[in-house]
Amino acid sequence: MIADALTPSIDGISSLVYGAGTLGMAVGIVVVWWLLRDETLDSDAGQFRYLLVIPAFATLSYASMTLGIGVFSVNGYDVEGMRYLDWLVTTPVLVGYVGHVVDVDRSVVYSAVGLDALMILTGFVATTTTGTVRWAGFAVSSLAFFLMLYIMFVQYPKRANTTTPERKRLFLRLRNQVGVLWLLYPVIWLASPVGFGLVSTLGTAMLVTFMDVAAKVPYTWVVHEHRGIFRNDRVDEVAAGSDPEATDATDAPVATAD
Ligand code: RET
Repeated sequence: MIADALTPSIDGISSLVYGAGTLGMAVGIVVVWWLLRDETLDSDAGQFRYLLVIPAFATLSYASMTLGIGVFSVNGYDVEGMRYLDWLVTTPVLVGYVGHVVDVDRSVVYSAVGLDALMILTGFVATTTTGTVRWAGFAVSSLAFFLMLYIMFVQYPKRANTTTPERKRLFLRLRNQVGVLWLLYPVIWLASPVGFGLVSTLGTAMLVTFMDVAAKVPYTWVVHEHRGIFRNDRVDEVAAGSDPEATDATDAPVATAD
């Protein structure tokens, strides 16, 4: 049968796509590894260990998808279980780290992280069910997503405790990247076979792989570009807002993270 003859080759192509994704994610490991190995940087201030989770977990998950591990069939669709596990583990770190950069109050960061996890879990429910439950899952997931964005765009700046211009710059780069890129995920979901079927399974695999690499690797790179704010000899934490003289000249003006 033609379909049978084609199936292995489509699987082969999606394995190639996921293989490319694995390599892309591995670049992120190298970037964070540089940060961890740089002795001029204060790893505690930078919390690079948490940052490493992002590309490391994604590399494992993409390697699994390349090998066809974790894929299961529900209601006639192939669902990549490892993708949702990866999102559940790594997206809270992406969201939490944005808050860490300007030292946002813990309770606010936890609300954003909780909404993010809710978004992924209910998104998984939407993907693996049918009818009303599917669309209820999609609606709850989207609501959690927009509430999370509200917290990141409105509450994070208000509840930031370390708002030197350099930290503010890194914060804005990371947060805006999340705000713009992530909006495409629900759109891709709606276009995929699980939604309205405008894009094939292979097309969806390609789009999501591209998005995942774009959401993770440049994020680590942006932190690397701004690594100077985590230098050992910096005293940003103490200086912010209270004693501008304690920082060097470039830090002197006190700013908010709005
Ligand atoms: C789903 C479908 C249900 C509605 C919404 C979704 C949003 C998913 C998002 C995922 C972000 C993933 C990232 C991965 C990085 O590797 C679950 C697709 C709102 C925003 C950034």
